Amino acid sequence: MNPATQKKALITGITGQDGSYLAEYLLGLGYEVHGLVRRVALEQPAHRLSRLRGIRNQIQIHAASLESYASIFHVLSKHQFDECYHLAAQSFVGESFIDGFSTMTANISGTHYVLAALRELQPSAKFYFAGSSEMFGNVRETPQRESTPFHPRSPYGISKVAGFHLTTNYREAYGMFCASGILFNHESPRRGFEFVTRKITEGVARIKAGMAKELKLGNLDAKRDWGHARDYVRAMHLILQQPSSDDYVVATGEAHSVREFCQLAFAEAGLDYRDWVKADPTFYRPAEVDLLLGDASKARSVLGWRPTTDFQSLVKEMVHSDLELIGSEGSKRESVTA
Ligand code: G4F
Repeated sequence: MNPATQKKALITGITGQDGSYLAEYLLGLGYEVHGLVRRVALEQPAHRLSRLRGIRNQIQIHAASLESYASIFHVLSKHQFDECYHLAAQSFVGESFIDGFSTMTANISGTHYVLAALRELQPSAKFYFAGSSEMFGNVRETPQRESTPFHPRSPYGISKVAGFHLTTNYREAYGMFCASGILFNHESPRRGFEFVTRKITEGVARIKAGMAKELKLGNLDAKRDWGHARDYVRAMHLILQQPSSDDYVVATGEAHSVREFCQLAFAEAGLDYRDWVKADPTFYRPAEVDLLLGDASKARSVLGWRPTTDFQSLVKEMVHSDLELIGSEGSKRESVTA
């Protein structure tokens, strides 16, 4: 790759599900990929950088924290980037009800710090904000599209609405290329154990291996539009390749309930979910988002983006990955109670 023409990308949240898929995707396109990682993660690389295992030697990692403007400013003062994908966040909705203050600080101030440092040091870099379908919350219409009003139902959702508006404001006020993807739920075998899909697939694997006798879940009737994270990082990249910055809903256009996810996941391992899943009010949220279903027509027509993995294949991939993992790891890890 010619260093003069090679594009450079910075990914905040590179150690997460989306960050790791995006890094792999950009490397495949010939990018020089850099990531911001909290110092605490660098001290526990085997655990915290595990998703980057296969590409660790091909990416450049910089220590920085979303809580520190100075640390972000420092990295941006040393390296010039063509594109900045801001994925880092406290992304677990349930946790945001427990500690709304931390969620707000990380997600709102963190986004503001990245935008402000970019404006100061490299205003021509293209900025991607990880918006969320949680911004629609108590939905005003179904399916949800770019024009659907926001009505967030959690501190997490509120923080994402603020980040979305900050991104738009930097676009309008300073003429920077600042775009948001409004991504609906996207999952994979790399999903964190606190999210319901991974909690279910790991639960299936533990039950199958005789390591657990039940799986406790909250609201089985909530419906989500679940896609594969690998597909969604392609959309992030496409959003920054457009001639001007804009916002896009990224979704499959199909909604399924948590119950349906359970049904398929347990069946994949030859089990009936009704024998194993127990309702536990601990996992109910103070304010629930009952249904999210996205209309990605704009992403389809403008970006040429389409998902390639359907719901059934996603569930299957996640279950088989966890069956394999639990089989090889045995009882090393404690059961997760997210
Ligand atoms: O998997 P979840 O925790 O994801 P949620 O809240 O939809 O948020 C995810 O998607 C958003 C995009 O829309 C992202 F912005 C966000 O960062 C995150 O990635 O919960 C999904 C549904 C909820 O309705 C929840 O109440 O599953 C329900 N649920 C039922 N039992 C449970 C459980 N969720 C979790 N985490 N754990 C349970 O035991």
